[in-house]
Amino acid sequence: TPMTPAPCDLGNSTEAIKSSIVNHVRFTLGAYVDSASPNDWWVATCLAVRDRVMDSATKSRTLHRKSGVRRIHYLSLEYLMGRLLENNLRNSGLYDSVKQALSEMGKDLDALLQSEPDMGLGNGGLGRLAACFMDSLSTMNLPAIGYGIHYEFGLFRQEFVNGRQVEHPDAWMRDGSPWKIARPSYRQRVQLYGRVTQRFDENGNPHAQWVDTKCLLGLPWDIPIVGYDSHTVNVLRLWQAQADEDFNFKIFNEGSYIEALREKAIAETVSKVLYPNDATESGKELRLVQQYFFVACSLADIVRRFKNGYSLPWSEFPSKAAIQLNDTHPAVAIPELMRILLDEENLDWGSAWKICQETFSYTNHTLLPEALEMWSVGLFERVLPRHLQIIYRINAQFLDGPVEARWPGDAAKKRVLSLIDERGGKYVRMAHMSVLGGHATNGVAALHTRLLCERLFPEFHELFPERFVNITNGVTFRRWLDVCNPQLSSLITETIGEGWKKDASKLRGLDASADDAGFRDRYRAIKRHHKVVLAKIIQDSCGVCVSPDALFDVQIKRLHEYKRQHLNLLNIVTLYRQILNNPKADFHPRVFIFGAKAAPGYFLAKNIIHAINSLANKVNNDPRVGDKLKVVFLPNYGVSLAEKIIPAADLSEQISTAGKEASGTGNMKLALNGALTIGTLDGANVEIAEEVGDDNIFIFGLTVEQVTDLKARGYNPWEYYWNNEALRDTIDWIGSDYFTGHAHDFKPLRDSFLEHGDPYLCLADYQMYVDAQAKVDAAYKQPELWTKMAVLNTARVGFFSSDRTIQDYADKVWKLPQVAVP
Ligand code: DL6
Repeated sequence: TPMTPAPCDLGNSTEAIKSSIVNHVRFTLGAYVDSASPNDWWVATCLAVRDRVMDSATKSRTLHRKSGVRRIHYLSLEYLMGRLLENNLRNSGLYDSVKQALSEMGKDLDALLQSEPDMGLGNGGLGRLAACFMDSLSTMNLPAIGYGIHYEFGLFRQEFVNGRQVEHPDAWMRDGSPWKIARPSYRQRVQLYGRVTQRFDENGNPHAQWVDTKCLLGLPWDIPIVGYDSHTVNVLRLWQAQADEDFNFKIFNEGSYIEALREKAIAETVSKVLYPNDATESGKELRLVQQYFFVACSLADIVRRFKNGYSLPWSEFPSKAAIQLNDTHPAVAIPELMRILLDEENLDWGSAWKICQETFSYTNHTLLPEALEMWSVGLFERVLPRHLQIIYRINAQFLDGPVEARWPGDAAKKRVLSLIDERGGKYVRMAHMSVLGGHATNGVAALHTRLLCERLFPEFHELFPERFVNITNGVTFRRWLDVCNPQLSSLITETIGEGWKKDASKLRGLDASADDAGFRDRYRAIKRHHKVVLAKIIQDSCGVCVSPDALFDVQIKRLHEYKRQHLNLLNIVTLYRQILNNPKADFHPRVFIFGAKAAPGYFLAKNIIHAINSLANKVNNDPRVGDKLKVVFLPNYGVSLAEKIIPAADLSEQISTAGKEASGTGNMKLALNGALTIGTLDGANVEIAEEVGDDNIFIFGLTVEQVTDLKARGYNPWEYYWNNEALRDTIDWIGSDYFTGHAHDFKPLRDSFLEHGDPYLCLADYQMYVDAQAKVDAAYKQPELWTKMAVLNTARVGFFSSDRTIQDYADKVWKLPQVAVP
């Protein structure tokens, strides 16, 4: 074999890092060191880091292949990654040497870190969860590949114009991205549309054949995922849609150059933009095409690896590949794997179905009926005719088999359980297919899983109780503590050692420090430091001056009625009235901080944003209020902004209507950073309360059962309106012209409370919420007590580490071994 020259010095010394960065400035970017732009330095630094992790990525892949272990393939339409450089530096242990190397060259690492655009390829909780999971999988040495779409435009950039949301495209990689690597040799070809005919195999057996299709190409881009203190580097593989060259070439040869390019542009729209709704998006053809495109590319990739890697019968496929469906968005993977096995690999139906069920598992993230994906049969048939045939057969076997056996002759049960909803038009129920086509279905918090079993899928649960598992969500403590709050991270490490970064249950060791006045002082000083930083951000982006000594009350999440930003608004308006009526009231100054994007077509959500901004404008400029109350809505909420807000928060608003929030993960990040929760018994709040203890959280509001009872009795918001003077005054004020000069501006909001039945029960919970807020005020006035409670929150939320969540998936669902990369 020819001699392989040694690679250049990829060591971690300052000198080696300096020379890597300078080499990239000169030879990759073609710039002079003296005149390179800040962006050049950022790119060169990222590439120097990437050079140091790529070898581990190759080693990890090779080891996983050679050892023949099962891998988890995580299929998600969204990954809300945020910035990568700082996370990669901290996880790989390169932070100090890179900072030093840059500083010796006169460059400031912190400035470079802030210049990185967010990789915002997700809407909210579901996409951020996928990003946390990728971090944990690498950290825990689990063999994994994340699959998704290489969107050219991520979630829109939000701006406020006269208090109203305006959306702009997010061209996050207009200048390329140093983290992604094209893998043209693994390009895939995807069919769409067309019709189904028959072919006969060599034994004369008939098989379906999908013909006259349109084709797309999928180009994979790999992003290395660096774990904390581990040599495993898994990849996130994102597919970019391209036109099929053959197809273009034909039109081109027919003399239609412009037409050929038009086709190319149409093909490329498939991965152009992320759909900006976090709950409802079904019905749109492009969305179905996006889903199928990335699923087909990913499955072809997985099948290629299986066929090239091992000479094993198909029955062994599940022993090598587990596939997790992140919600129903990738659920078309079930009929797609069936199609591959039946039509391309000539397996019989029973064997193919068994393989599918052993391979797939499904996570449900929502109980909201409007978020349960359904595709019209007509659309499905046009885009994926063969898949519809397969779905019909799965359905027939299910209804004639297990359903008929359990409920003989019961047509009503069949209607409820069918994969096809026929209550008005015909729709494919993707959630039913996901439960049926896999071996496990999980909810994302204990309460949510219970409601899945009792309310969403009771019949499925009765038929297959062993399939339903709870896996409570978690967040990565590296990004959400170590990276965003290095000061607290150091204090914790100094107090209990470094072990918590890989075993979050060790945070319990801090419990005792809650009673240590010296520790509390330092903890409080760190919180204040972050509040000063956030106050500057607020000043810069909202033009409002806030005091870091005020209570920072934070609600950051997507704007949705069920999350009830408008309940928060009712309380603020009530406080505003109280302050005007009683200027001497003993009320600790408070800053209400919002961050939220509304889906562009969600009219009421946008009205709520406008109302909060208009309220802010009045309150912040009212001399009668002074510093007692400030309201700010930070524009363009996303991962990077969250990293600034969360360490600075005192109070975490988790006030959804009970039964509506599947889990929440912001609640975990905020509690970890010492914000106390004011919340309903919903989602993971229930488990947070169990962990931190009732004395260290402010729980209020109707429970799930009380909500159900109230609705069953007939909820009438007018009763609350007429029986509560403060509430009535508050709503009347919102409905007046006081805030904008136009009484009709917030009519939609007012009507939602009263005329439209207040579907999320804000009025029913209003008084309990106001009372709980008064308790918050009283507690905050006792700084030692408050800090003690905050420390106990940090100490007791170790359960919500995504490492624990991933270990649960690995043990209960994927049966996945750890494989340490040397
Ligand atoms: O599981 C992650 C996250 C949960 O924490 C939130 O409670 C839930 O609302 C969110 N769901 C979505 C969109 N759902 N769908 N489909 O982001 O998932």
